[in-house]
Amino acid sequence: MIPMDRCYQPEVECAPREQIRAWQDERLVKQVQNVWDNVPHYRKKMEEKGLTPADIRSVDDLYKLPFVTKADLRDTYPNGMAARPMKDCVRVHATSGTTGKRVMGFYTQHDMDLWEDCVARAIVATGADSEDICQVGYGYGMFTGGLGLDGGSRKVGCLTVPISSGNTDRQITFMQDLGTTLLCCTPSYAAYLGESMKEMGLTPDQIPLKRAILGAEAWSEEMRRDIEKTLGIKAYDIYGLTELSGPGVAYECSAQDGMHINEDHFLAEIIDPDTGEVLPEGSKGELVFTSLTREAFPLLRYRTRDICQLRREKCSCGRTFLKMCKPMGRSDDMLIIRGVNVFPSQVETVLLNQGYPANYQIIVDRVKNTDTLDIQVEMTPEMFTDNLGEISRRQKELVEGLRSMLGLSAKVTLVAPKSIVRSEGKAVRVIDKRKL
Ligand code: DLL
Repeated sequence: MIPMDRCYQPEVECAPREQIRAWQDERLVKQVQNVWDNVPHYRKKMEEKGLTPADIRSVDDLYKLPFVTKADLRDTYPNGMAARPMKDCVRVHATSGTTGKRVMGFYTQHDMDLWEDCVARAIVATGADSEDICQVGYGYGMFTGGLGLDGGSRKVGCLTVPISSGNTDRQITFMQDLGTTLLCCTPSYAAYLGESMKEMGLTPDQIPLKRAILGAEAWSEEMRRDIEKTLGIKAYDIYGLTELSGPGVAYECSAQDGMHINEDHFLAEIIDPDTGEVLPEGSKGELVFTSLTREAFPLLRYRTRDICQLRREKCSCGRTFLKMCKPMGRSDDMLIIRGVNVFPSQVETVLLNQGYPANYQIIVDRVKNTDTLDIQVEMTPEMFTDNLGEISRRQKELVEGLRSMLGLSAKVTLVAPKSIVRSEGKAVRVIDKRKL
């Protein structure tokens, strides 16, 4: 098939399925041996299941292997799951650890190279090339977003602007002065940049931007439409996690309909988060990844906690890689409120459908043994009014919308534009005050 999209590595991204499967079989066998030889913690887990590397002969045997969870990473913190000595590594990244569960990932030069290739694939899939000027507004440092996109951008040959996150005025000035065409940052920050530009009186045609690569947090289709409209661009999703190198595990193509998983490097499964049972393709469940090619930090069957669905279908872009949908939330982000499962993404969908910006905060508390759900929602400047009747009508409308989406009653408070604190990185959407 002649690819419709330009690809960074077309021979891999559009490879026949049998070829992809052959790479996976071969790489899995090699990776299991690597882990057996070099990661005592995982070897012990295999031994406990009565397994040796000889039991894993192809992807069909994957299900036999034990899972790796955040608990394994915690127990072996910082580098007990590393399969190479630190002297052979050239880079370490880490999660922020704000929830007290910091995770570190290590890279050899070979790992860096493959990671940057994955990100380069994501950049080229948006239609960008070496003529593009790529402004990386993800945080640089221990977070994988900044340096990950930076590495991919340089591989593609873009002029890379390593501006990092924050300082909105400076972001806009650089964008205008350099003629930035590709923006990489979190979706919530892209929305904020759009809002700030509007306030400065800038219209989309006065900004050179053409496209954005947004990820690192959940964002809805409604939010995509908003960002595309305010910035006058096409916005593409990118997925990844620190444990598996960072951004670039999966990426969106011109179809903007699900993310292609870089299957030559990452093997995906969907499991039932409660039982660990592998679910049939197309089912909704927890996403599990096996890293096939990483040398220094090769996780086998890593439970991401992201709730997702996989789709195997012919894509109009010509790529043959399996697709994952937008993660629908994390199993550990899921709030249980009065016994009902609530994902922040459901709340967001209701707000955006009713014309509100994605600036909100969900505050959960427990009063007299009953959970309370309080949602603060920002009004747009156009909605802003001191007419209390109008505010009350709008609040009621939102309460109704939320009740039909969640099956739960919530208290909604409309607040003035810009009163909810903006984040330069991942947005803080939930404050759970319950002591559970
Ligand atoms: O967020 C890596 C990254 C950087 C991805 C830049 C994309 C762009 P962590 O900080 O380890 O790594 O967080 C990983 O973020 O398990 C998901 O829950 C969430 N996440 C990442 N990308 C997406 C996305 C980076 N596109 C965790 N949509 C993951 C929804 C995402 N959630």
